[in-house]
Amino acid sequence: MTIRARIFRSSKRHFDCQRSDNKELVTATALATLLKEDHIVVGDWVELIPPPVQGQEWVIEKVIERKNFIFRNMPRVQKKNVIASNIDVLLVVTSAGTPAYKRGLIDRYLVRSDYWNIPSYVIFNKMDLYDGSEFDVAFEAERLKWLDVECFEVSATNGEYKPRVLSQGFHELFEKLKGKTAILVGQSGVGKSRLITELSLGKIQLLSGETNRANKGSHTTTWAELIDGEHFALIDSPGIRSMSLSDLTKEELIQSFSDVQEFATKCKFVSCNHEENNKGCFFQKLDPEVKESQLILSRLDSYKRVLEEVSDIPDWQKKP
Ligand SMILES: Nc1nc2c(ncn2[C@@H]2O[C@H](COP(=O)(O)OP(=O)(O)O)[C@@H](O)[C@H]2O)c(=O)[nH]1
Ligand SMILES: [Mg+2]
Ligand SMILES: [Zn+2]
Repeated sequence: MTIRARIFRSSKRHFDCQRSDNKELVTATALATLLKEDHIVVGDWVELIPPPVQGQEWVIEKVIERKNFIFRNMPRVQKKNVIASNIDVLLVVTSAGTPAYKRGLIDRYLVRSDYWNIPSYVIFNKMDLYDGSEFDVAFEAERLKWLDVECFEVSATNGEYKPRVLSQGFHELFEKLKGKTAILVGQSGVGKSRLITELSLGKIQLLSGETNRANKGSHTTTWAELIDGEHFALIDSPGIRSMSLSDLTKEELIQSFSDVQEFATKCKFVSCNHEENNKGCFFQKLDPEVKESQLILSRLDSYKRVLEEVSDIPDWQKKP
């Protein structure tokens, strides 16, 4: 008889799994055939064979088919590394302090979110530090609403923080996450680990930047790990510096920018690159004082940036 469990942490040979029957954590090894790269990742559901004799090892016999998985594209080595599986929602975490808010990075995550077919929530964290001088949260939220993405205004260091600009805060996020598995993504230092602590209502203490500053400022989360938040499962993932989309084709890219695509059809020029010097181009005629125009132009800008990267790599170099 096997026991169903979920992978919480994985190293080369050993896997921490949580048994579904009694929620106990056990360490297991895996059948050799399952030890190939990316065969077992955080979030996977597995079948465990109990130790025949007490004190012996649990063994993973089978990985249950994944509902979905997320990966990291590594253009230099032309590889995709699977990070985690069976995810219901991506929490794209941004900060109103340091590191600075990067709109382009959010748009990149939203492209991935589309590609993986996993919805995203955008979290504006460190809002206790927000004074409106660096960026305009209200505008960013409107932009996300236009893309049908929900956003939340929180302070991971203070669960009592009440949103001042947006309609949804910590409490709404907590409720929306119930019953789900969420992975937190975003730059290093935006507060992912801290937010997990707060969402676990203090039950789980993760090392966050501060605790570890003595340690040459090296950041703390090095592996994806799943955390039982009681009401939901949360996956902490290491901050990534760049979010490469170079594995996408232009066609795949434009699918994630359907809003830009829609407006591009209004441009009367057949092969317009919608650059600033193109007189008569639809985008150049937009009034930058109008909110909707600002939204479209900001999306066009994101699109162009990613497009550059996508076009740089010839198709033959891309893996299927
Ligand atoms: N002021 C403020 N600081 C925060 C907030 N959230 C996180 N921090 C701090 O930001 C630093 C990085 O947080 P951490 O959780 O390690 O970020 P991670 O790299 O995304 O996991 C730590 O020093 C946290 O205490 C917040 O909402 N407000
Ligand atoms: Mg962290
Ligand atoms: Zn044009």
